[in-house]
Amino acid sequence: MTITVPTKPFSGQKPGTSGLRKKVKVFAQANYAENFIQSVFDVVDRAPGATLVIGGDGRYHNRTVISQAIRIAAANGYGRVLVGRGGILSTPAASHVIRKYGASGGLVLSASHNPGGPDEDFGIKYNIANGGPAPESVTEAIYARTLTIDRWLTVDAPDVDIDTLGDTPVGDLTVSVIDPVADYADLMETLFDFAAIRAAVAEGFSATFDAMHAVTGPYAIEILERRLGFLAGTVKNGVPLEDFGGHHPDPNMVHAKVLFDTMFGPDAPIFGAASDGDGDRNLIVGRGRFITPSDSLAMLAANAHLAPGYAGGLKGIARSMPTSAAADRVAQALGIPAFETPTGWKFFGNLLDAGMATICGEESAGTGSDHVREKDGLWAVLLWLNILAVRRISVDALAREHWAHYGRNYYARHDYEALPTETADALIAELAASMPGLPGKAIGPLTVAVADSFSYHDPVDGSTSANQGLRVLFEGGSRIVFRLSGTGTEGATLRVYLERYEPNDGALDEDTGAMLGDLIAAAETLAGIVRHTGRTRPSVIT
Ligand code: VG1
Ligand code: CO
Repeated sequence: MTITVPTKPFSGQKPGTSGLRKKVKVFAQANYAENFIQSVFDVVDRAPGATLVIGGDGRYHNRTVISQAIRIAAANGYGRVLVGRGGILSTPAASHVIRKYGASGGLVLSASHNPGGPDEDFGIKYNIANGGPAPESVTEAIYARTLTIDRWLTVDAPDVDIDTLGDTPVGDLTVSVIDPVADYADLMETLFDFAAIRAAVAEGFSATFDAMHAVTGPYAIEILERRLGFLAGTVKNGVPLEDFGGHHPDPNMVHAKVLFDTMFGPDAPIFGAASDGDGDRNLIVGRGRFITPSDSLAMLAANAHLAPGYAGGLKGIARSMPTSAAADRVAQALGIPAFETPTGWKFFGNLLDAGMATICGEESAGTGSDHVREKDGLWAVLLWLNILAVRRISVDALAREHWAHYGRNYYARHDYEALPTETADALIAELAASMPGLPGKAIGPLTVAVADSFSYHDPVDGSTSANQGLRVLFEGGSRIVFRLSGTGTEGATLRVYLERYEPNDGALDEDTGAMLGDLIAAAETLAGIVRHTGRTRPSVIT
């Protein structure tokens, strides 16, 4: 009963930083999603009768692709598909389900922080048996297959009711619709001191969590309101919507403005947080104090031993290259290794599997640990809550204490979105060509120490990933990193990462923009952003 459908390759089905992301209209073309899914099944490791997890962030087109994927899986010899009820599984929950049920892998249907809806974005990512994003060797094999594919396989079967828990046969395959929240919430209870958080809540610890009408709503309501006792209504925008209510589900100062206004307003609760489309990012804002993701990584690492899951200490800390070096100082103080990887969670998988790192993070609001193989938004929120509940300290006080001990890495990222691809490529090419001549050069008050293109050598599998961003390091520890986004669907996005270190006896409570002024000017001198793009200011500052 297998049906073979002839097809032709599509160009451009190359997974980026985190899977294949395109407009819904691209994915909705006949054979487009089918070709990609079949290419995945053609190349990945799986035994006959293997289990596949399928989950998504609930965005527009999710259900259509789930139905397609179930039939293609049935025709390709999978034995079981686990799918979250309603087609919902947050990215970290999908990672956990893959690991817990011994699946050979999973399809994570999401374009994460990108907007959703008929005219917006969709995405498909493949995760391997360890629960993490497929490494480059696998994504390259998938891409190569998409260029030669000439057929995809399916079965003639009706759509499965994915809104009701239970098992349904599809050909020789069993589709099990599972509770998307329960397994994940149980895992969180094993890692964190829920009793301590509940006790603090009973004494008036207040919080607000913006789920941005994305996937974390049901998870946050179950964990924060039901299991931890935060007031009903603590979770805002808790119902996942196909278009995220028309907003970008990107937890930053622009798209989570309401949260920021609340946390800097007169009636701010003690703690504020948000997550993104697929639940793997986190934004942390205390009453009157925003914590940059790079600082959050460092502060969580420094205090993680207060949570039961990390009471035995950390084996190592890993961060993506553009993430500030704040976490490195904590690693040094703890006497554990610090790793610097390219952007994208897939590069942490080997370090986590090998037991070389316990906590990982990216400047893009991603933090996580070896409990799964994805970054995990609610995990970071719960670790913060656990630390604050045990220490009875405010976010602001904890941040000040941290800086007074380790010094402060002032940090910002400037994004120039939707640039013409040729413009962005020309800017990067010119900058790359200038790199050899930069060391020793003075730019305003700054002197270049090192300028290079970041190349990563994976210490576990020995692979090399080159051209992962242009770095200009200045004497004194400041730096600027330039790279192009690998998750956008419209033109190119230039990201400029700015970092300045102030030692613990320096100016620790200044305005970030003012502290980075010389670096912002240097970025313009180095890259000619206005000259190339005509843009006089970034689209988004985070
Ligand atoms: C961005 C971030 C990166 C993150 C990736 C996926 O990639 O910079 O740190 O891992 O998004 O996050 P890029 O290539 O656009 O800079 V998610 O939450 O969209 O899966
Ligand atoms: Co995400």
